Amino acid sequence: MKELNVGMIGYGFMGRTHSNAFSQVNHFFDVPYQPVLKTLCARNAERARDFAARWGYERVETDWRRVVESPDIDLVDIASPNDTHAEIAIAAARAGKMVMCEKPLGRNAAESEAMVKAVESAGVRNMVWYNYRRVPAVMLAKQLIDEGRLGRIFHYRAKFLQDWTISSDLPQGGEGLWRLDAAVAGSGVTGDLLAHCIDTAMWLNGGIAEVTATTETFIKSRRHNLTGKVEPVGIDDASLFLARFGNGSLATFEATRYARGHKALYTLEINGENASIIWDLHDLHRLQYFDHRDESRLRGWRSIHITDSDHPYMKHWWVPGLQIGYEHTFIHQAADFLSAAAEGTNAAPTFRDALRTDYVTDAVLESAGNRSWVKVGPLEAK
Ligand code: SOE
Repeated sequence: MKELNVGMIGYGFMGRTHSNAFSQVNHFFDVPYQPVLKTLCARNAERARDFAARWGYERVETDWRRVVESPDIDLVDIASPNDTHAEIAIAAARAGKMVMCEKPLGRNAAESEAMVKAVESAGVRNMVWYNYRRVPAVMLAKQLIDEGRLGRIFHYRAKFLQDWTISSDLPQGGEGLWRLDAAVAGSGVTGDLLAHCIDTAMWLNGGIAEVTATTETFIKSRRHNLTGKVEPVGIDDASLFLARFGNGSLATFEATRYARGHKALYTLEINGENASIIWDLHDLHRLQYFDHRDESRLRGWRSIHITDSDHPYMKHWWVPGLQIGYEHTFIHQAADFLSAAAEGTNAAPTFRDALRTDYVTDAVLESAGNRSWVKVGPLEAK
């Protein structure tokens, strides 16, 4: 098995999910590469050393340029805040490294376009960590749709609800809270949460043609951790939009960090002419399926427990009946990336796929600003 030296940029929540994926992947999947946790790079040297020791990284850097320039690094994985993605990804691609990037790809489609250009002109393997595609139940939904079981799709409904920013005492900016700082994050829940819903939606149901949206910033100013001053809040706290897909189906999307009681409730529902599907992140190992073609006396919603070996990814895990969780989605993504890379191809979602999501999030923010329907940038089937 060929070793693949990983340079990880970032040690936050996502640095942990990605490091865990690379550490675990060979224990459960037969992939042609053995990822080696070579370098951990983050700004705070002491914390970077602690993180590296805990996860088994061989070296620590505080300047990402040294990782990108290291001849022995094969793959640069970007798990740092959104404002760093473009510069690091472009430099890594130019240095001939494989590049993986946490979502969203850029802070807006213009940044993402430059990133796509860089990886495509360098011809390097690339992928964006939209991990929810790799929940086995969501992958099963994809299989059922692709098999035509739902028939013509009429409706797509997605929500991503959280409640962690309701307090007006919560500051913005700095480590842990950069998601509240528009300059760093690019946007609020549109880029952070709706981006997940949009990525899954276009993968399952094709491109989104046009949107009309409304957003709100409930808390207008917060103390900034870096300046110590109370500053205006530039992010959207809640974002809702209606959409028309290229296939003619209609959709509603909602994301908020102000839904008291909901911590990370990502739900989706798809209604087709023959059948419907519901999935819920808080019950992620189940898929609800209703098929109108069932015998009418027995017709009803099936709650499928996705733990059998013929369910997507599940033969790699435990025995039937025993479920897996959130962290496994990242391990699946690492496995798919490494298998594809060994064959000289990309596993989805590529940077180009993620750019299509950024065209939609840009259109959502534009529509919320001018209160009109906005046509989405280049519409290509995913
Ligand atoms: C925000 O709280 C967040 O951590 C997102 O940034 C992730 O992408 C999402 O999966 C969970 O929520």
